[in-house]
Amino acid sequence: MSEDFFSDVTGIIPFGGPDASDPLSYRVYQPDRMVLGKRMEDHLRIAVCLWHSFAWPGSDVFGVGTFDRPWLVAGQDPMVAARAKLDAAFEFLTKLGVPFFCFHDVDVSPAGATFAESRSNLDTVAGWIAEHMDRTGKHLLWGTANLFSHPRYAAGAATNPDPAVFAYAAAQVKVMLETTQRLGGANYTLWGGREGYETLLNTDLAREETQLARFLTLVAEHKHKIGFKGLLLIEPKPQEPTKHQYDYDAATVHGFLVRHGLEGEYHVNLEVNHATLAGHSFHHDVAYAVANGIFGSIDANRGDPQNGWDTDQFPNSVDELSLALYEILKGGGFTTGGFNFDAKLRRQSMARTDLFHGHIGGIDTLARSLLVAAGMIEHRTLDAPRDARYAGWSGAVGTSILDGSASLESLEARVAAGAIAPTPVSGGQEALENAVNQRIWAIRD
Ligand code: XUL
Ligand code: CO
Repeated sequence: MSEDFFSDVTGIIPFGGPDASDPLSYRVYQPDRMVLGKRMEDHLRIAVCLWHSFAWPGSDVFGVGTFDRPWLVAGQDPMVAARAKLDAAFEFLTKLGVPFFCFHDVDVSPAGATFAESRSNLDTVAGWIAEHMDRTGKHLLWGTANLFSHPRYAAGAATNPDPAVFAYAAAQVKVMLETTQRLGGANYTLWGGREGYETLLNTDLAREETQLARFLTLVAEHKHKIGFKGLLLIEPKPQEPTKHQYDYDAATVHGFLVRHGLEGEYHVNLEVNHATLAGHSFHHDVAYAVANGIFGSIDANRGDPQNGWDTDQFPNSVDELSLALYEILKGGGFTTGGFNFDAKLRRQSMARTDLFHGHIGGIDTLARSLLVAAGMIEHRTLDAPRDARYAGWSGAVGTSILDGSASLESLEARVAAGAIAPTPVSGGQEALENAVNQRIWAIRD
């Protein structure tokens, strides 16, 4: 294997500590550091995504690719280029020192002239991936099928008005789910990129919901049939590419699962910039998913507060991610999920080494957020005031309401007799914000 795509980095990115002067070192991330009794690496379960980082040339709607990526240069034999791309990706994973990666079928495998030819290419490439995994000890966090780029999916995959497109998408997911299983993937993700509508003028909402439910039921059935052990994950996003996407946010996905008897079959893969596009804080979507038992995994990135689209920048806000990590830790941490960097470099960050800078910054941000979240748990920063706030529900009135023994009549009688007389209590928001900041500022190493 060639080892020279990232010659600026000679070994594994080292831990240099908070005052490190070498930008190619971690200031915070130490895989073996124990946090709340567990290694940092096992808490964070970090993954690199192959689409933005290895399959995208830095193009945008106004211009062609700008990135220095020899494996993407046009005119090469597609299978030779695919092999070089994997060599580069596994060299990068090894040097970055993280355990996982994620990919779509089309990120790694060239399309053939027919479905059978594409399937055979993927089969060959999966063999190469397996060899790299054996050699490097890296793992697949999740696989997914790209059901949004090809023109056949312009009007959706499962929600397409043409059942032939549904069938084609089903075939593609079957192959990719089996490929994910073959590679020991920890999860399988479905992002409904074009499962939505551009205009209601030509859209039958009820029919498309039924189609989507059928599709997800077939995928869950096949998972059980082949004995795939990982979680099936749905990735919510409110819009882009379509004007409106059905998997709008965690709460919408949850309602859909409950309506169609799919609760328990699917969890969510939450992406920071998707939650913010839906008008939520990322904290909100994570807290919702944990509270409703559908939390699965995370696509780590950040949006730009001045732009209204999915900028997918590398995360750099400890303030934002500490609260998300707090909810994750409170919920028991990841099981099979992890933090996948669904993040892309800016188009002017053309050098291959920029891939290291983006990931190092994102990983350190997560590591520091983990330390803050652990501090909040150890100090009961939010637990203690929250417990106090709801304490009344353990008392006589609260218990009688929750256990069903109180009725409107009995409550009215007690209120009218003056036995129940509520007094407003401060929510203490500013004090809590200060307490959270205290934990953020308390982390010094
Ligand atoms: C798109 C997005 C996808 C999914 C996988 O916004 O996040 O890359 O993560 O299909
Ligand atoms: Co994503």
